[in-house]
Amino acid sequence: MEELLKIRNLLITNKEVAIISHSNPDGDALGSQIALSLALEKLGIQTLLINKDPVPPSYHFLPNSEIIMPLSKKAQLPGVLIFLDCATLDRTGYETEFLNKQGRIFINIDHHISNDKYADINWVEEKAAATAEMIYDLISLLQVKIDKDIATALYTGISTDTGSFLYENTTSTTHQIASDLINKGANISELRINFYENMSKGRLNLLKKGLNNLSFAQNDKIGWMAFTYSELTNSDAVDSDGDGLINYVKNISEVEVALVFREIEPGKTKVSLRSKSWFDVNQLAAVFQGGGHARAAGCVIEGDQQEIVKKVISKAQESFLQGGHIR
Ligand SMILES: [Mn+2]
Repeated sequence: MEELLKIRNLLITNKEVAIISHSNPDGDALGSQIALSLALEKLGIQTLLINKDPVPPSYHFLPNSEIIMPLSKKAQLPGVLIFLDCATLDRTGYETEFLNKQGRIFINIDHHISNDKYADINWVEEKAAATAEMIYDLISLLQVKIDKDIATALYTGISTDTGSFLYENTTSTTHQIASDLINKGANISELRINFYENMSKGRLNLLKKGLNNLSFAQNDKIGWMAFTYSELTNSDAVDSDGDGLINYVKNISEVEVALVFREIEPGKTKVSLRSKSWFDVNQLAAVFQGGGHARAAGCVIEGDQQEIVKKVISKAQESFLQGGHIR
């Protein structure tokens, strides 16, 4: 909490900050970024919103989503950079660009257990269901009134990171915050229609392919889908269309560990990992230099995809025999 106070004190003495989130931004990244920006602007603090990848169409309903831009050589970065929902600097997709700080102050606000505390001020709450929950606390401390737009952005972050308030990270605090956000006008219908009832044809094509090549191991306790680069590029799908497909695997009754392998560039595979009730996927991802949470994690591995699948699945099986913890 001391970190939270430090952040407040630093923010109120600054006239301009940049707010940066992770590559392939999700609802928590975008909701947190937009809510914090709207709140700081109310205090007269200018905000520059930076993300490497574009806002997925399903989040275009979020207020101000159109002002989020990739880092440009021309734009002058302010003296304070706030990183949201990024466990490592690398998650921004801009590690090398940010390595040279040139006297800037870095603030890290995140809820990933794998956070490596890369900033000058590191406020990391592993128990928070979403970074948006932490931003709610920060905005309250800044005594900014939460309006309809801020409420919708925060609610989106919390709802998407908790699988609509169903995942294990959901707490009574999560519901209390959500309740307050609804009272303040959070637009749940817009979120439902744009995010939950908005499947693109590209995503449907990917889902069909994924269901066709579903594989299992360990008495069906491990389930996975794998997509090659050509499958991903020949299905009219955009990057974000692959997000969430993993739930189709995790929802199978026998499955404890679900994985999706996506070859995002030739020779480079992104692995998403989820578990249902006890398996620690953060530790499994860490074996391959990734991380996240116990129930949701990810990593990126280079090499032949079939080899990668073999390696990760065999590590997962090994870990099953050790009770889900890898040493
Ligand atoms: Mn998050």
